Amino acid sequence: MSKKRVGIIGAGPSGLAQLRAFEAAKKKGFEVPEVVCFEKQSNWGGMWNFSWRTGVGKYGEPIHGSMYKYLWSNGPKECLEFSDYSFDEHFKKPISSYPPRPVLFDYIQGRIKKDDVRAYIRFDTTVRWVNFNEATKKFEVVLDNLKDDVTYTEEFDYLVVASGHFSTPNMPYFKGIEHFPGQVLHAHDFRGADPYRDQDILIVGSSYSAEDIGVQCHKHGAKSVTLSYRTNPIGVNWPEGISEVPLLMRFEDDIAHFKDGSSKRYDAVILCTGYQHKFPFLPDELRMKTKNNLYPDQVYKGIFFNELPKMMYLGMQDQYYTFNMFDTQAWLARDYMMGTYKLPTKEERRVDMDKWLRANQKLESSFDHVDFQTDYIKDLLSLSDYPDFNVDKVAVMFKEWLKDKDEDILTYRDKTFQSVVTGTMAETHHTEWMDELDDSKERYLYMDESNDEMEFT
Ligand code: FAD
Ligand code: NA7
Repeated sequence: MSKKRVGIIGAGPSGLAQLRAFEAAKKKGFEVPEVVCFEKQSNWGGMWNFSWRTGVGKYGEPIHGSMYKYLWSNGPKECLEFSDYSFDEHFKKPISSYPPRPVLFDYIQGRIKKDDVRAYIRFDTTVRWVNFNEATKKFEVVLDNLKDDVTYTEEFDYLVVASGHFSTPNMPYFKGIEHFPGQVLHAHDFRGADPYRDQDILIVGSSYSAEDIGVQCHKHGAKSVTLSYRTNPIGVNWPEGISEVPLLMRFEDDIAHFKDGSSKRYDAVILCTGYQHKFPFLPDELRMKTKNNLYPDQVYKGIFFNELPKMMYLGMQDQYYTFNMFDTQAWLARDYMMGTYKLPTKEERRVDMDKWLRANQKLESSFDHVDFQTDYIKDLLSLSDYPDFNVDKVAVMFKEWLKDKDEDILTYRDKTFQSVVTGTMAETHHTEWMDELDDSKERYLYMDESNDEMEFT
């Protein structure tokens, strides 16, 4: 009998988790299906693979990346550590709790390079369309080889959608914005704060992107940063130079008017108004339709598309947990595809999903959100052999992180946490975050502590 075929869409952290999960089974002596991963970019890493480009890439595909320069982890690394590949194993020494993007990218790659999985990934290949053939019970996947400009179709028994959901901007309209004389962009196209030095910046939104881009612009020399919220303010202790106001109502040239009657002139507007779950390669009957939230409907255990569980989604939730959550999902998806995890009936799955959806609706505070996703991870951990880790302790760290941000948004990244995988206490970084303008891996890792000179090895 020919081997079952698994198609994975995307080689970001979620898709790579799926590849790793199969490799882990293979190493334990199990026979695994034939796995092919499709990645439209030329390299793996998803969001962590920084691109200077905006708009479209060299083959005319929409740019996936929303990542920007000077991005430092927005949560403690101890909350996302792979439990089968620790930071100690990768870096061979303790590092700080909030590394910059290149360092986290290095860590993600370290684990995957240990396995010989690059050969399973077809880079520069966009998944253009998917059809489920009811007669053959197979997915027919239409693929574009971007480099050679060739379109072809392949069949798969299972399909894993790991294409991310922080890539297609949600772009609301504000009256008069078409006459604003300065730059207007969405966070998706923000590539770093350098252009905004000495400028008055308006940021719309009150979630992670608004907070982080606002603070980065402040750190890198913006004259002032105003954050405008629709529902709730971020509400931390803002330093001088950053302020929060209610919703933007309209523009009059370069003057923005807000709901509380206040107004101010700006040089640039950055819309940090979130993203759409967008799957242009999926037909209606296979497509998840959701807003960004902790428990999207339609997927059992947050993974299996209830109408057709051979179709799986990874990483589609709003995220406190990231890399370790993708792993727990990928391990369970793998076990289902290898036949060692049996799904309950469609009706039983619906009952379970409804239970989680009801719980999700009752959440009020950020702490509730952390607890909810913690319970979700625990549930997944109980169903697969992904190496157990102390999720309750991770939840405590998330809560400390939230408190730290409340207390001082400019210094929370100087705090340190203890690994639940190795017990190692993080190092204090050699330079306070507010003074550290260089986010390169070289500077981060190889600073000689005895003097201020860089030590390149
Ligand atoms: P992605 O990383 O988005 O990867 C999806 C992959 O699918 C991409 O490589 C894409 O090219 C590919 N793809 C998409 N469509 C197709 C197609 N049709 N055909 C082929 N390939 C396709 N998380 C943290 O833990 N800490 C942080 O500090 C943090 N900061 C963030 C900052 C920003 C600006 C953003 C946007 C996100 C941040 N995140 C952070 C969350 C981040 O999304 C996750 O860490 C992680 O990258 C999600 O992994 P993923 O594989 O699910 O999706
Ligand atoms: P989020 O977390 O989905 O937040 C979106 C924000 O945008 C949120 O504050 C929304 O306010 C706001 N929003 C959405 N539509 C509007 C309109 N029309 N007007 C004003 N404000 C609006 O997205 P982020 O980009 O912050 O974070 C996504 C990921 O990127 C995350 O993982 C980070 O690590 C990086 P609301 O509260 O709904 O009123």
